[in-house]
Amino acid sequence: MDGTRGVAQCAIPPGQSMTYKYTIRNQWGTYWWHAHTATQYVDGILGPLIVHSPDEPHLGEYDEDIIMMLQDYYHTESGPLVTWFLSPASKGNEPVPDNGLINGRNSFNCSRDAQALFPTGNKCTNGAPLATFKFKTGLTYRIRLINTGAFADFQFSIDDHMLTVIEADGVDMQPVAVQRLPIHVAQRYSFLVQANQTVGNYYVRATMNTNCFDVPNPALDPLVKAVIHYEGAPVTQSFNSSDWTVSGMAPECLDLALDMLHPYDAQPAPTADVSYQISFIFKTGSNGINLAYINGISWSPLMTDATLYQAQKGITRFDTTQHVVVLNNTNVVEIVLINHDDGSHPFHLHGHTFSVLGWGKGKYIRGTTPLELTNPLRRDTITVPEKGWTVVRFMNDNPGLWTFHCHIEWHVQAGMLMQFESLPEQIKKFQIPSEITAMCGAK
Ligand SMILES: [Cu+2]
Repeated sequence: MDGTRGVAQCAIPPGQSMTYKYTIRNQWGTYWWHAHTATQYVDGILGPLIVHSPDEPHLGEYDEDIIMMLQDYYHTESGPLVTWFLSPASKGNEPVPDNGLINGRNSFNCSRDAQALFPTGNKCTNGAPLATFKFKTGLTYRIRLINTGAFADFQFSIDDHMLTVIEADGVDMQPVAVQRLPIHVAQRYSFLVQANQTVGNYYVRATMNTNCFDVPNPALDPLVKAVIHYEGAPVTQSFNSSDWTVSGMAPECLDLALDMLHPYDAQPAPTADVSYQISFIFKTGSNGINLAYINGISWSPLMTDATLYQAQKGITRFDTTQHVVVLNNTNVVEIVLINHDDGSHPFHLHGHTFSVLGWGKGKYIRGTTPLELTNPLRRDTITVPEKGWTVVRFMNDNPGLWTFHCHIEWHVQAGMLMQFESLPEQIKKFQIPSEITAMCGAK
């Protein structure tokens, strides 16, 4: 019940519903749920999903939980945007957001809409209030930051407050303090923040890395704000808290340096039984449409079937466009991602966390480029640098059809997705409720 259209199920038909049931095993942390059909999540079908456990190592270190969902925001619905993106008119440039939101809020100067890349007829309200989070002096907060956006990565900070990172994508980390944290689409971080400053109001800042966009959008103010309000501070719209002056360790369009994040539960990198090189690139066809190719294949979803259902029936050869790599009894899988594109891409693997052995710009040379093997970062979404590489390994221990894709939604629509079929013999034993497979024929 992974929810991926054309992979783990068919889309839920209009007016129907589906209840997802699954078992949590030895897993906790910060996740999010979202529609995995077309670009629906960009229009708002998403939310946080937090798994708590008494076994969490950092449980005693904070007093309260705060969720912050951070996203880029378009003043035009995603349907027309993706139609434009996949037409010659875009010249392969992604739609650039008009604004950004924290927990669904930001303040926008509506006059900027006049300069937007995409004219919008939507209603705009000037000077809407910012999201406000309450602090009590002396308490420690665990902030769970989730990038639920379509395209933009952000640099995140809170004025005068350090962020002690303790979790990345559901994996507990050894604490590391930063002033600023980069976060790409679909990534999650938890960090501890101490309410140890003078009682007052402080800005939360998330700045979009506009250098990662192909073209500018004059309507966009890349700085997204929210407010930390200490109990006892005056309630006011205008206050002066200042941004960190040192830019810190956050490079643009890239993740936090690998040597900063070490899993709390230390595990050496598993030895790979098999290694796949996965190269990706954008190419413009003779029709002028720019598509994404992974090892030469541009994915598009099955509309009335799911590769999981095919696998369950014992089918072993899938349609080429589905780009399924079959993993029989392989134990540990290594993927060497090679990015031929001049933009960075946050790759996400369903059904697993992977170990990140290394990433960098330029060429990866097997056996020569150094990799982290002692206690590599583990997470489920990693940014592959522009014209660069990333090496990950995962355990093939979860039967199913699992997508591996760039989480920039425009890139998924352009075909930047592939699938791993884990443990086919076990999939054949799956009992799939008929009311769920019945959705495939429904209109
Ligand atoms: Cu991408």
